[in-house]
Amino acid sequence: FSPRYLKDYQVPDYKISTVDLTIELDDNKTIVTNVMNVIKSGEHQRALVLDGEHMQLKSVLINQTQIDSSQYQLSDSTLSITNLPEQFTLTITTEINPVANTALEGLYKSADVYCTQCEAEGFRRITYFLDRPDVMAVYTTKIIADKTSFPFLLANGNKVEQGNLANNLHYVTWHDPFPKPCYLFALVAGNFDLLSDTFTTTSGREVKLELFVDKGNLSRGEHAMVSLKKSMLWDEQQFNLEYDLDIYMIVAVDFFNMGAMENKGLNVFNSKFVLADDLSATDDDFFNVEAVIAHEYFHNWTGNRVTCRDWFQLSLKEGLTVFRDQQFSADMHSSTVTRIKNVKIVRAQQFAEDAGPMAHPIRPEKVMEMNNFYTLTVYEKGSEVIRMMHTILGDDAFKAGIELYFDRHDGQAVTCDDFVAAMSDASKTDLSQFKLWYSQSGTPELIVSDDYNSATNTYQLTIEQSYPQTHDKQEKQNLHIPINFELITNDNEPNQGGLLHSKEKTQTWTFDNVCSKPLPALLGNFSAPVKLNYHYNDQDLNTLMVDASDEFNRWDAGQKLFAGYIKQLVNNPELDLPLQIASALEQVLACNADNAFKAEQLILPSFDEMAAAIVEVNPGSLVRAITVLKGFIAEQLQVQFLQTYQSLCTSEFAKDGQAIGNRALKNVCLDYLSLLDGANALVLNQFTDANNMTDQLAAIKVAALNDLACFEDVMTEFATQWQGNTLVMDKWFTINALHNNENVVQRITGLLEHPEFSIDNPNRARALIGAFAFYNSEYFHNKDASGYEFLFEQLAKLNTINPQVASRLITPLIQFKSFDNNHQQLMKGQLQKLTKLESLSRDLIEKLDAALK
Ligand code: B3K
Ligand code: ZN
Repeated sequence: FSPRYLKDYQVPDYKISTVDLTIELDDNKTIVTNVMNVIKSGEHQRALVLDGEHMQLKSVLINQTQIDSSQYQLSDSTLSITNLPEQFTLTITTEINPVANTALEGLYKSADVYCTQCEAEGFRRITYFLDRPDVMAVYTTKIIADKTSFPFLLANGNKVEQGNLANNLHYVTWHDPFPKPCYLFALVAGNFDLLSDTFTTTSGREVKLELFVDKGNLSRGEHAMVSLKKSMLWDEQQFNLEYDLDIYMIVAVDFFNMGAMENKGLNVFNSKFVLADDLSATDDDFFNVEAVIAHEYFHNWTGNRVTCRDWFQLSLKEGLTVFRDQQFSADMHSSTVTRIKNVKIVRAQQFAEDAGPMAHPIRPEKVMEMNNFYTLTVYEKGSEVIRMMHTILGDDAFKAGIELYFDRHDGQAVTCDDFVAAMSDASKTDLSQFKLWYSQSGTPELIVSDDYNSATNTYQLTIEQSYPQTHDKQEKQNLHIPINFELITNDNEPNQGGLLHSKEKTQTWTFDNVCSKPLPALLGNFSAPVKLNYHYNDQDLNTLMVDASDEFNRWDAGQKLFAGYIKQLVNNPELDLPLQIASALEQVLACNADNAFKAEQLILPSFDEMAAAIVEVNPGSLVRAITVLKGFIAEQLQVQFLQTYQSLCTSEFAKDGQAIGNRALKNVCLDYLSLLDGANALVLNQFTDANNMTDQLAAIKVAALNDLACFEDVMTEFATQWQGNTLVMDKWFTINALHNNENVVQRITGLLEHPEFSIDNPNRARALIGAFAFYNSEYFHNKDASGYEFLFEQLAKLNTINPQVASRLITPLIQFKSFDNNHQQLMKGQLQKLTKLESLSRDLIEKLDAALK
């Protein structure tokens, strides 16, 4: 397997203008007939080299005449044909085996449903094709299957024909008038319950909305449908973007490698991001369903109408669409709390990725397996880069830029440079230095110092950009970094504030008329994805927590306060903690902010976030440091936590923002109280009384994290209550994996044999194996290496079953550099063992090479 490079991009030698597919579905022998109109690009004699994998070639016809194997060349991954005319009809017939397809790429069977996943390069498992996003064609798809088992036959576009055939077969033909790359092709066949609705667009067109779910699940699809309509309206109101086809379909399936897929007019979703009802879904689940529905819908413009020229440009559609879905969520809910949730992911996970062996720019330059680049960097940091443009240009100019981007590029496959050019032209802003964010990896650090002169009332702020060496050994240049700032003073003058543009290695700003020494509040709303280094003392942080006008900064000051003590506790667990910490939080509890925000202010930084901020940490010491701080806060504020907790226990269930915020705060209180005497009774009580999944899950989670006496009982009861409900049982498997007990590896090893466990199902594998490796920090990093060994064994199996899932779950092992040398050696030992596996997938090879080089 060799890597591909962005710099080697060349336009395709051939164009394919139309694709006519006939797909005769069968479990093991599905026959695909693909009739293409092919046109040579320019004059040349080069061969047509089509991609194709994991299928059997049956026949090749050129202009309806069969050619024999002397006229083409077949390899494991290509079909090459030479001596071709300027334009011709190419007919290729292949046979594929959907049931054997456990990689869940191309055409596969999920339970009783046939479905497809083509992004990034899965279409080549369905038929021979130029499987690259800059080849755009108009598709017509005829599906043939048994009428009883598969009453619904779906593909992209509009339904144009249907009918019955002999042997109880039927067919449906779909036509998608919008030229598209093959990664947006989709087909689904199955027996579903159908939730139907309509949406009238701003120009008055009625669009049919259809949501397909497993039989018996209709009511659990309603939230997704409401979310879809909200998304459609929001995109019209915010960006003037209207839906284009007459029908929009969403299908929920149980076997899916990621969250969902934006196939034109026919989204395929992991059922986790569709199905939700009051009893079985948490408040977070409801939030996530809405966000993913929105994300895929927004792709119809940012991704489908304008797509990527090549896969290195992935952030063109993903970064932009994540930014759009984050803005949507912020508009639908509390914007600060939404922003905090986004930032936590960037800091805890994206920063770690950028500091690890797979560090890459948001526009990668070198790729071996494209599926490895659907990363936090491309998505989340990509979204931060778009957000910085929004901050620099302002909302109006940003929207003008988006409009120009569509004017110029609708119907095209383009690059990140094209996007930035539209932004720059529409706003008449020079973004040439800013563009370095697309090519530079690593998390910048801002080193800030200041000086106040009381004689002249001037204040100087100096910011230096600093760059860590990244694994790709890239030379770093200074970036254009937008920094929201506010100078907090305790005189009666209004605070100065605004936006600083850091562009040089070191830059100093001077502020006049500053009547007393100010405290700088920097990076308001997290205006750039960077680390900030300024020596705030506890008093400063207390001030920021109360006086910063930016709510994000108020939250962040608390996080900095906690982080400082966690760092000290890592080296000195006996450290005397000051009562100030507790009094700061007492103020938080007592003030009249909204409860969702308060809950965020009370949550300590996570293990991952701290690990990303400390050099070569001992994982056990870090876990204990966090626990000590948490225990201290719990003891100091026991009375307040209990009072707040009790005041928020209600027997009525509601789902409005306030009720959600109340539950969040209540469960944060429970989390603290669960460290104290009396925890068992409290938790058991909440479990028994719970009338919703948020409360029920919170109870079993703290029972697991504190290994409470009630743990086994509540887990058994939960499993009895929810057996057969796949999505809820995923939660149950996860809680098992989080058990804070030295026998946890034995427990989860046993669960691999549980009748409801199946490693073939990605949600299940992630729920049990993933949750353990990502979130049971104590026992995953156990010094006897049993946690690492467990992950090794599962990865060895997943490598052949489903390389994409394996490649996700290897993440905690390849990020060994954050930990002390002993742990590094143990982790590397497992990686070495993986390299010796037979038939190692390209996905794992790429990551192992990077980690061990
Ligand atoms: N575009 C898909 C992700 C495809 C991942 C392929 N391994 C979902 C999304 O980002 O909307
Ligand atoms: Zn996306």
